[in-house]
Amino acid sequence: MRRVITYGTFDLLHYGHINLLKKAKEQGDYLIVGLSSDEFNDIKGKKSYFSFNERKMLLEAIRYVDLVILEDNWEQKVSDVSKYDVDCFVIGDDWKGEFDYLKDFCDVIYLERTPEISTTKIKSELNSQV
Ligand code: C2G
Repeated sequence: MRRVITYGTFDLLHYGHINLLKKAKEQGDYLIVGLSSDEFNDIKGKKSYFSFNERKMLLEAIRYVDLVILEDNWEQKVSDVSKYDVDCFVIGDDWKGEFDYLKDFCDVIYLERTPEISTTKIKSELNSQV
């Protein structure tokens, strides 16, 4: 059983997120998602539209996702990798190089982002339609 982990805010869930989760699941047999808490979003400088519980419920409905855990700090990845017996860390290539330190503990894969879609873009385009 090859276990994969990824992390993110996943606000206003869109097809770019789904592409990432699908490709992440294809790297193994079991996908864990570390979902950023509202408090950690503050640290990341992100304000999400949906609360943690609402974003968690959406992620748990996705066929590629096997487990959603809390992400509430930058330092938890190494302990998560051992705690959940993770073989592979996956994230979008907007983070390329940022998590290479995890290569001592598991495989690290940066996946190509889906172009043209982002939560920020959705928000700004909706605001301009008001
Ligand atoms: N993503 C993507 N294509 C997009 C938008 C997002 O592949 N068009 C990917 C991101 O690269 C990330 C995941 O979807 O792997 C979740 O995106 P965010 O919610 O924006 O995640 P982020 O805020 O970057 O959080 O500790 C890591 C952080 O929690 C990552």
